[in-house]
Amino acid sequence: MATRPPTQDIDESKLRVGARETSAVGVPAVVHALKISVEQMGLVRSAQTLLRVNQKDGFDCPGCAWPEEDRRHTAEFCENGAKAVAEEATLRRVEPEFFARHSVSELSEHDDYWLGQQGRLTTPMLLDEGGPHYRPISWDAALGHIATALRELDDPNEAVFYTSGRTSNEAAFLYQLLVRGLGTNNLPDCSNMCHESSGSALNQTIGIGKGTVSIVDIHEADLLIVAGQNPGTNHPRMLSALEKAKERGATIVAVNPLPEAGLLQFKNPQTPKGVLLGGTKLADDFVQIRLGGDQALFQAIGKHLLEAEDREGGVLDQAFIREHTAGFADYAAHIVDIPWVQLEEATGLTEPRLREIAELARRSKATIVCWAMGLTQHKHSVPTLREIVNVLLLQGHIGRPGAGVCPVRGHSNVQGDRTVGIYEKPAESFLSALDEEFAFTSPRAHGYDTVEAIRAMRDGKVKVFMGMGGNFVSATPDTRVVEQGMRNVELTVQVSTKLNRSHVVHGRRAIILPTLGRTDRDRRAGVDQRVSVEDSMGAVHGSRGRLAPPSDDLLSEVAILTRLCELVFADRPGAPRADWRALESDYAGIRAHISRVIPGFEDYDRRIDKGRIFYLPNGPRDERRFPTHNGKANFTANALEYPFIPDGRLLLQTLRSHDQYNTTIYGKDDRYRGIHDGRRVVLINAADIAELGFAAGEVVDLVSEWQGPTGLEERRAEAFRLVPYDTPRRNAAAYYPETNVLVPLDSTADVSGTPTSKAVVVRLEKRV
Ligand SMILES: Nc1nc2c(c(=O)[nH]1)N[C@H]1C(S)=C(S)[C@@H](COP(=O)(O)OP(=O)(O)OC[C@H]3O[C@@H](n4cnc5c(=O)[nH]c(N)nc54)[C@H](O)[C@@H]3O)O[C@H]1N2
Ligand SMILES: Nc1nc2c(c(=O)[nH]1)N[C@H]1C(S)=C(S)[C@@H](COP(=O)(O)OP(=O)(O)OC[C@H]3O[C@@H](n4cnc5c(=O)[nH]c(N)nc54)[C@H](O)[C@@H]3O)O[C@H]1N2
Ligand SMILES: [Mo]
Repeated sequence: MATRPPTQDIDESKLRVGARETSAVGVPAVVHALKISVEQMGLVRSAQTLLRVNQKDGFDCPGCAWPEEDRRHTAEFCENGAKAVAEEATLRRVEPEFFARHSVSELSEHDDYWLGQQGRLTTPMLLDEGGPHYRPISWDAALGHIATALRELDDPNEAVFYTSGRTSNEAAFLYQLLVRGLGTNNLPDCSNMCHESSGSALNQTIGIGKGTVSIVDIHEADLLIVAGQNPGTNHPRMLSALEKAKERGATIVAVNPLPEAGLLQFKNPQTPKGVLLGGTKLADDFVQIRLGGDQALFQAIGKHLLEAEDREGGVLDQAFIREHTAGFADYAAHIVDIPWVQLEEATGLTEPRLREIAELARRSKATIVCWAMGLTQHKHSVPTLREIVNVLLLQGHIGRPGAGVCPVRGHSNVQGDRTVGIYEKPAESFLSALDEEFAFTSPRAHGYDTVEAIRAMRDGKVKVFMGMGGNFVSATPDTRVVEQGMRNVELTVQVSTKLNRSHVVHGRRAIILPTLGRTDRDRRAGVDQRVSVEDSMGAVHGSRGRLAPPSDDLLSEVAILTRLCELVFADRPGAPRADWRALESDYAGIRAHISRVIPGFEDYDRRIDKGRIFYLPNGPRDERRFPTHNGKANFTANALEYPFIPDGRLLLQTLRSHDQYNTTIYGKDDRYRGIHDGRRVVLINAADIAELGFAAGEVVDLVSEWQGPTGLEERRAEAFRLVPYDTPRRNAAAYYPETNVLVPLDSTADVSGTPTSKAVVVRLEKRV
């Protein structure tokens, strides 16, 4: 039997701090995931559901974007994948009576944990202006409201359309068509806060904003550098791939301020060794770097390689550099001039230590660098990632087996959403193909990204906000500003599976459209529909849910969008033309449109049929073809940057606990880090606690400091407990989304505009 949802918010007074774990997964993970599954969906449904994750012709795991090893074998057990599935397949329900019982203002007092744990949304709901309660509304009326609001806008740029990365290719393609058909490119997405820096750096240097490796390359790599990523929690299936690489002799280097359990030791629940014995030691070397020191680390590696080439030759791939790259001379001249002392200062590592790491690179025949948020959410993320490309280019490690760049994506279809057009700065080639397919003219002016959308909302320039999944209010930086911005909007619309803060911090009128998730059967016109997604390595495959949906009153994202298109575009001059009803009753029709608009999707429907997978073309990976402005892979010379921490201050990174999926809080533990029954903690070096005059276990306020246009700005997050932790001096860590109030809206990465969630200057204050 499933259990009832929690009745209270997290009670931080129950917090316990225990020892850190030194290995990941193993039997405790299986037990924990099963416990959560059974609580959410009972025993029978748990068994039925968990066996279908990532199976041939089953559903794509809504957990992360790490690719499948082989979809024909039994499901690979993944603790956090199982938790993501249980969250969605839960038997708990949020029905109209729930909203009748709780006013919106009462709901807004609850935390993300309580809200998300109430269960699946079942019915479209409307909140009238000034209304204390959401009330049920029919689909026709809800969609009618939205269409009218959109059609009545004086300027389509007064609407903002957010996307989170779970939306299927089919729905995302229709969504961008709706938005462009209306006349705007205001398509901010979670990617703006996530891997945007990766896209920016890679597009410029190698001509494609994606990684260049497949899962087979991971197995075949000689050296794997995993930087700024915590796969034990966020991409658990990656650990099996690393284990396989390891068995074939690969060297693994973990670059992280924190000793993350999964990277250091892995107990594979699939193998007897993992279950019964100590498991596999994954990282051969743990490089405990300072927050934001990675650009310096990769410059140091490059510098060492260049020096070795000078001394003994045979280190660099000169033929590759000559034939395929540009900018080598400028890069080399720049790097040799950077003094070692600066590289030491930035990384917190000594020159001999930096050279030791660089030696691993020198000896490697095939290097892959994997990274995630630890590298993308800094002011200097784009130059940092360009520096990774530099190092790989030196030895020709792009477009060769076992080598390349591997940005590890988060949301299960965030990469696919971008491929099919969720982008505020679309390419001309995409727009012209779209225009031709649907006989209209899309807008050319760029739209708002996430931070720009918040500014526009703050400044009262947005009348309609629509969220296709996600939780805009909690996921974005500078929570107070975002909340005010949401309240300025006339109509907020959220297409969601579960309740979250973006429903209870709302515009003057608000609509909730409940939708199907990946695990739900999607039956249209009497036929089970399938959708498709793209994983982190550019492989596209189908996904088909099998469970009875949480209510009969849900529409799929696709159906919501086809109906909106029909209503919004009816008799609208110059609007896109398509047979919306036919698309709703057979999603293959949407795939046919996509196949004519986006290169690489030819014969789309057939190539995902019967559990098949296909890879999208990738010039650098497939044929060392670099579609940049000069047709070459570009070295870049980047001035060294690293964060400055004023005296008496700390640099705070905001990260995920083991029991959460972004703003969805599954539970109250961060088992690997030894945190139990609470979330408001700051992990901090014991010497800093003492030096700043505090005591371990003390509860403090965090105050962020930001030099704004009119002087020093302060933002406060109250009541966090100090936990002594193995982190470099003056580098602290705390969980998101609780700390998003501290992240200044204007603190963004150069070029990509990503909020600097891994580098917030804070001071600790005694509680009064
Ligand atoms: N279970 C679960 N799975 C998830 C998610 C989830 O919330 N829960 N979220 C999904 C999403 S959307 C994403 S984007 C990914 C996120 O996956 P991750 O990027 O692994 O997530 P974070 O928790 O932000 O962890 C950042 C890691 O980088 C390290 N780090 C921080 N700053 C630096 C730095 O300056 N240098 C270096 N070298 N390391 C640094 C941190 O110590 C931490 O280990 O996971 C996806 N998968
Ligand atoms: N401080 C700080 N801020 C961060 C980050 C950080 O590391 N630190 N990380 C950033 C990153 S990497 C990301 S990706 C963003 C995440 O930002 P978002 O993607 O906006 O946030 P999520 O918490 O993943 O969204 C959860 C909600 O999505 C809805 N949902 C789930 N599945 C589906 C579905 O299939 N369809 C629909 N329509 N809705 C669904 C549910 O209602 C759920 O409440 O946050 C960013 N914010
Ligand atoms: Mo993400």
